[in-house]
Amino acid sequence: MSGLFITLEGPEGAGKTTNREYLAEHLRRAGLDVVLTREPGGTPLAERIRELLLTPSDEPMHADTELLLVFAARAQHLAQVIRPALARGAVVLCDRFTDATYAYQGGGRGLSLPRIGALEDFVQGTLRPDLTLVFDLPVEIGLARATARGRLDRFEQEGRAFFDAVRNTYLQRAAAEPQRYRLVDAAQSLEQVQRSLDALLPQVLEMNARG
Ligand code: T5A
Repeated sequence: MSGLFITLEGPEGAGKTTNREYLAEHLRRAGLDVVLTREPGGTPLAERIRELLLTPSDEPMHADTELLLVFAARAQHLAQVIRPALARGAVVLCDRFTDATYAYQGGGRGLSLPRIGALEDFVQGTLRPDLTLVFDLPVEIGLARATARGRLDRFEQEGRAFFDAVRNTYLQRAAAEPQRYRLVDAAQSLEQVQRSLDALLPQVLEMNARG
């Protein structure tokens, strides 16, 4: 038996965290076993790596170090949480996954995409998300939402060009593989965003039923 792997992606402040609960609740109400998790993180060890990645530090983190830490956390998360959940037939709803690596380390930091692809193959084998929801919104709206929340993490302290590249990378990836990605207009009110998610739920249930 194999479950369904759904990832939520998008720039800062797009509403992934807010809406993952909403999606999980609806899928559980439909009787599905839902595992809600996030990256970087999702296990105690991977959450410690998350702290290293997000906490601002006086020592600049080399971009390669950042890339390897992201994949180190992912290897642990896959082994401890994602693969076991999929093996028992659960729906895994994951707040960020490897698309974020392409967007932030590839687009934002300018690291080589083939190098990211090599690590993706090494850590994940053939495993890829079945469905990826990209919460898209103009950079300034997302950053205003993140800033209103208080202290900024290490990524949120980056400049405008970094976030433009992140957003563009997500949009390019979604356009290149429309069968896997669904774009959600995250600049709308929360109520409107959730109506868009309601419209996607039947597709998710159908994908799950197909196995
Ligand atoms: N990262 C991650 C990498 O660089 N490489 C990788 O491979 C991976 C996996 C993780 C960081 O790590 C980086 C990317 C990230 O910078 P994070 O905290 O998990 O950090 O991710 P963030 O995007 O920073 O999380 P945010 O909390 O900022 O964004 P969310 O989850 O998209 O937004 P959310 O739901 O917390 O909402 C933000 C605020 O906006 C409000 C919410 O109430 C909240 O206050 N809001 C809305 N307001 C108005 N209208 C709406 N429609 C709203 N939706 C939400």
